[in-house]
Amino acid sequence: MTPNTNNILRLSREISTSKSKDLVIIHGGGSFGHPLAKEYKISEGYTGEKQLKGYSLTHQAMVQLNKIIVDSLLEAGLPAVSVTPSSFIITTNKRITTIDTTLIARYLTTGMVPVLYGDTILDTKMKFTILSGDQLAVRLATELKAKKLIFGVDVDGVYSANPKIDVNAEFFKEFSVSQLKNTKIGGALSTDVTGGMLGKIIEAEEAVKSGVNVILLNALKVGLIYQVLKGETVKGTVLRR
Ligand code: IP8
Repeated sequence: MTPNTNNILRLSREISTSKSKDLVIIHGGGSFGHPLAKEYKISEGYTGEKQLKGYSLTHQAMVQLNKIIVDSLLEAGLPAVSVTPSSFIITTNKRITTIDTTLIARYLTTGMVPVLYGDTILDTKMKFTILSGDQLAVRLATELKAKKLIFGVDVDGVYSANPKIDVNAEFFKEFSVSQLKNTKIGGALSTDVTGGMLGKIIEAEEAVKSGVNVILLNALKVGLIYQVLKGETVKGTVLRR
């Protein structure tokens, strides 16, 4: 559980100074949620009573990370408000089947910035599982008819291979989500880049298809989040149909 405090505060300031309107922020589990979720096999669903404590511990870890992030956004001057996904979302076999986005829409019209996260979640078939921030972000962007969905990651965007381990990895300025299925690039990607990136693209397809502008960019690079929120063109991968 090691927060990257400097980057969290820098990103909070970039988001705040961009003065963006109608903004929803979603963060993932990082070193807070993932180790506990793995230890107690939460994403595999209910297999035994011991997991119940694990569900709670994993959720608590996410609450802790969310507090760090919301506190940082507040310090940067944003009217951020924590919204707990597991308190209003239910999945069925890991996919969101119950969600009421009225709450989020109302926060937006009130002028606040709801901050959600990947969370432990109740599931109608598996009893519980893990909901990724990616699936949640895409669902919210689609339902709330977002103009833009920005994925801040730790590489410049989508590559033909994992750029962290392959120097010959080719960077894509644009990437077609339909390409992923039709030309078996999915297979190549899943062996060559992290499942995390592949998972994002698979999730993002729905948002791209419903007309949301989806971009992946390197949130570790100073200024990029500010620039993209300002509508400037930045280095990153734009997802196309
Ligand atoms: O990092 C997972 O969210 P993600 C959240 O967006 C937990 O996949 C609880 C591990």
